[in-house]
Amino acid sequence: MLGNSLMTVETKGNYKSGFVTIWGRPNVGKSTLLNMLIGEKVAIVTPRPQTTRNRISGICETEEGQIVFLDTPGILKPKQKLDEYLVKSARSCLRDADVVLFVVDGTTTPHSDDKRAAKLIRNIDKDVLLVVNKIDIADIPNLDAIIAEYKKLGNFKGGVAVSAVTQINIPILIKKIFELMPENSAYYPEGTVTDQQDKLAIAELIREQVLLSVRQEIPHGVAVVVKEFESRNDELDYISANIYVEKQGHKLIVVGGNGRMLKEIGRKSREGIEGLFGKKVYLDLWVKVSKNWRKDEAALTRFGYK
Ligand SMILES: Nc1nc2c(ncn2[C@@H]2O[C@H](COP(=O)(O)OP(=O)(O)OP(=O)(O)O)[C@@H](O)[C@H]2O)c(=O)[nH]1
Ligand SMILES: [Mg+2]
Repeated sequence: MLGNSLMTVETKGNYKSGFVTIWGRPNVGKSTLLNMLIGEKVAIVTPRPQTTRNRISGICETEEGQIVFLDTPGILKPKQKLDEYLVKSARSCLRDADVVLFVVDGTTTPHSDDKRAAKLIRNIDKDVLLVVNKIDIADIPNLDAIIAEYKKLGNFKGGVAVSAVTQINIPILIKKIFELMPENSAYYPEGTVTDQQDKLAIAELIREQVLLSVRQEIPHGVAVVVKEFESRNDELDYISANIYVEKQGHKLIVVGGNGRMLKEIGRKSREGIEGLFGKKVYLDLWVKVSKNWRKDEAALTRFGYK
């Protein structure tokens, strides 16, 4: 289920552990919540919908036990082959979940994609908690009415209103999750944060910087593939990566006049990667055009969406 590193570890009695799938439509704050819950940045976050494209695990440990959170791509109406992959990838994280967090945005009433996401988990045999996020910027006098609308979308085991950014009610959320968690030994050795592969984590940090730098329709058409990642010496890693866009015009935008935009993307990505590995990095970035790759099964596979 979680790759080769998955194992069970001997632990004392009453210890709880299990899998918690973070579910919901795009942009409600699922990845922000994951990073907050585990206290480290393992998932990229941007103000744009459809940021997450793969299942990302994050492991939270307390005295009570270990929770393996699975962040998923936001559920949406598929328009391209890539969207079908996103929904499929999210759904694959439901099967092994002990608990599902249905995350919604408390600043607004349910969206059609909230209803779509709710429908997909309505009849599953899992405990689902309603997590109303972004209450730091919600219209508090209307919040109860908004929550009442979300409650109608499913049969929830309970719920909590939180802010992933300002950390409101996060301990309450963790407590509610443990109430539903089975007694079990730990799935991962103490101190494990994620099972994400290094190359994927690097590609994601670069994609995050592209998403934060460019506007309009380009972000959804960006994919990043790390070609080489090797240690040059004790102090320096070498990384070469391709940024794929769908059109020549998009390439010109990502590169920018005199290569300025690409340089900036490279600088910020490098800082993020150096922070992740605690080592200096030489980052070689190339921008390439792959026409309509989001509709192309072979390209999706090449870019890791399979
Ligand atoms: N004010 C506020 N903003 C939040 C909160 N949680 C997330 N956000 C913002 O909402 C935006 C989307 O956050 P993400 O964590 O990327 O959302 P997501 O649900 O993972 O989105 P997808 O990966 O596209 O499905 C970002 O700009 C976050 O900073 C919150 O509690 N309060
Ligand atoms: Mg996300």
